[in-house]
Amino acid sequence: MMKKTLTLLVLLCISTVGWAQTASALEGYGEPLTLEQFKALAGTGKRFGFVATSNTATDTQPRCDHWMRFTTVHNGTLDETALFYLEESTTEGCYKVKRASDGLYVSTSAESTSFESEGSDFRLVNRDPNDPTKIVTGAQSISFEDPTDSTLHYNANAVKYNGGAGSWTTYAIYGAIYKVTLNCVDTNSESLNSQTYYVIDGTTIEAPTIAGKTPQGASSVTVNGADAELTVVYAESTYDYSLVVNGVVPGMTMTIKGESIEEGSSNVSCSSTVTAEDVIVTFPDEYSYMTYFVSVNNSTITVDCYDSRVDDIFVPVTDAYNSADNEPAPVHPVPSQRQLLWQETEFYAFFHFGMNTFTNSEWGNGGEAESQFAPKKLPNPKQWLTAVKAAGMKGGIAVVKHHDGFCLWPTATTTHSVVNAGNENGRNTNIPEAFASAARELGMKYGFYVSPWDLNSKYWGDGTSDYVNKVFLPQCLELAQYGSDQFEMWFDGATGGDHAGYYGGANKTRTIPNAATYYDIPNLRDTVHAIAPNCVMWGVGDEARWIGNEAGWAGETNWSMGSGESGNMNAWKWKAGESDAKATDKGWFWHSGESPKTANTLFKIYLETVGRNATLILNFPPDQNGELPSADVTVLQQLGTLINNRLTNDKAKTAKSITASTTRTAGASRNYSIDNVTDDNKDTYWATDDNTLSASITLEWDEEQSLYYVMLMEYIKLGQRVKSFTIETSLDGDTWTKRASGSTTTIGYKRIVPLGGSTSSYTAVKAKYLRITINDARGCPTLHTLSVF
Ligand code: FUL
Repeated sequence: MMKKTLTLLVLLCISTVGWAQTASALEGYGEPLTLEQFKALAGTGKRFGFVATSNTATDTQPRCDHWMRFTTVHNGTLDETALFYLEESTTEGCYKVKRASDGLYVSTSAESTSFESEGSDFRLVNRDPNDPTKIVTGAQSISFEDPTDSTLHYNANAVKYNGGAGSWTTYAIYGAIYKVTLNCVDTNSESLNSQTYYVIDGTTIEAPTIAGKTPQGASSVTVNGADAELTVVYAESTYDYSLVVNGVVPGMTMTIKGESIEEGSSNVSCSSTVTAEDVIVTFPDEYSYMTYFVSVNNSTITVDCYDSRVDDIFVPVTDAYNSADNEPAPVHPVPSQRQLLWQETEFYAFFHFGMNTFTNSEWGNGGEAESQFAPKKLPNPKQWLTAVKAAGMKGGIAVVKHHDGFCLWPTATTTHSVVNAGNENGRNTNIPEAFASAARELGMKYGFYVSPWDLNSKYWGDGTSDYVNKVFLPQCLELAQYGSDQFEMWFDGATGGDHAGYYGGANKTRTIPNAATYYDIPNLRDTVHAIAPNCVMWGVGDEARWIGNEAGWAGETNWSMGSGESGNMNAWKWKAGESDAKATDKGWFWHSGESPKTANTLFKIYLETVGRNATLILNFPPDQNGELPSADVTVLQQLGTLINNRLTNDKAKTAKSITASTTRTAGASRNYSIDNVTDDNKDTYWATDDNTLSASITLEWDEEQSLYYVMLMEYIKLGQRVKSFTIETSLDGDTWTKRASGSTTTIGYKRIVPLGGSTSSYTAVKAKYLRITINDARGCPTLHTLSVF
């Protein structure tokens, strides 16, 4: 059956259900807020904003394919419609804006602000409207015009940009709740900016004239709610500091070269050279989550404070600044914490069970009588999960509603559910509840497959938003409430436009124009995340991608960005691949007379998915007893034994030596030693210095070894980097033989390379030495694990 991959059109249609849920459940860490919440937070030091990334030197637009959002002020006070979402734009850059509070407003482009490039970096530039050749210095602002009222302008102010690594640039635009700007002006310098016009909240202000003093222009303009102010520095015969502190974190202190700086102080003595290290900011304990960074640029010292708990939508801009630990800058895009946790699940099961199990079909049409669902025993998810655990799986996803719309839990959204099943076992079935509780008991991860396409619902594809508001979003919410610890929700892309459905008795073919818009995906995603924060929304949810086939293989080249079997190194978004494959020979659902594939075949699938930077979701269909058939249970045990025998005895740990041709300079409390790749600690890693994109690692054993596989894992928290590598073996340390067809491409989260060159055979290579050479990478390579089996 064709799977349709859905593209995400980022569009916001706040549904009552989703919005209320989102707004009330969150505190503002990258999630929408109500105006009241915003006002409350405005005094506490939270940061608001969005991050946009760009990956080519000529692309001066912020990223459009993220659901970006920021909070804004209007004329110095919080506007009643202060919540905005930047939506994807096709023709006018990214400056389309929607007003969350009252639906859908789309603005024109930003007024006097644009993204401009400087070498390979970009920044948000605010130009003097009276003289566009002049850039307004100090804090920058971005303005949006309300199309319904041209007198309204909205500003989100302050921008920092950094170089990132490789060709990527990260922008962070802040609401600037806390911003400290300190200008140190050398009034004797001829090179000072002589501009005297500033813009505050859309109004041009001329610097005041003071007799005998010349405005020097190295000033700060800070638009920040009620704190909007202008500071101009005048000529003096000494260096001057003038300090503007807005909305300072209560109790925060700042020193420069040991000298304490008071809020609002001026004429602070200073020496001619101040570096970022000279500026120390401290926060009281209750604000220990606040982080700051200092940048010194000519005569301006800028201290930005932000809430370090923000780590998802907001990428901390400090990432690419010098760290005491000398950590490499991330190569964007990078996975969110939620995506990282999901990737670590690696290998998990799919359980297709439902109406089709009893009708011998793969796709029902939605008109099946509920009474046909009549399991011979009470379905037993604990038996399913116990069986797959034996194969080394870390979790499972249960289908709780397939395209036929029959719900395997007592839902309030439709009568087409277990509530009206044909027998007692059916009526007592509640798969999400039993599955979640079994998973917790077994220490496994769990999630649900809920089909967006619903052939039973009279609302589906009826040209209104009723299906989403009355059925789909509420169903997802009901499911989310079966456990906040879900790791994945599976949204299939099939919409079967060519497939006649029941649709409440309409019995016809229906289609929808755009799945992401129709299902209100951004809102759905936020709604589910509010309840289940680590739940990755697969497929149409846009946080993990379909690998492009249902045959159980990923490309040998497999980037965690882009689409399909190989991904795309240059794609903007982190969307790692998941491979969904059938372990049995008939279908996704159970059919009489079916058999499982052999353990060897499943092991090959494992190598070609988990071993190629994808996750593997392997389907085992429960039968009409609500159990996995015994043949499946047996093969799962055999598979577990194979994986255990072949991939657990790590010979990298028994090597006489492991050496790297080059290693990154250690930082204050972190080193990048090659020993980190064998220490079983996923948080330590080997890396090279910046700009060193190739390196080799050599292992030597006392005795000749029989080697089968090399396993490599990049430290993907900092992005997927390696573009190509070579594996060689040697018996004497002089003559080397290339293995695995000579050259290999990506690594990513995990790569398992069979030294014999084939995933189908278990062939040993004799060696006393093994050398892995990274030939090229998108930034300095990082590896946290190297194993040899
Ligand atoms: C497909 C569906 O149409 C199949 O029925 C199955 O659920 C599979 C995993 O995804 O797109």
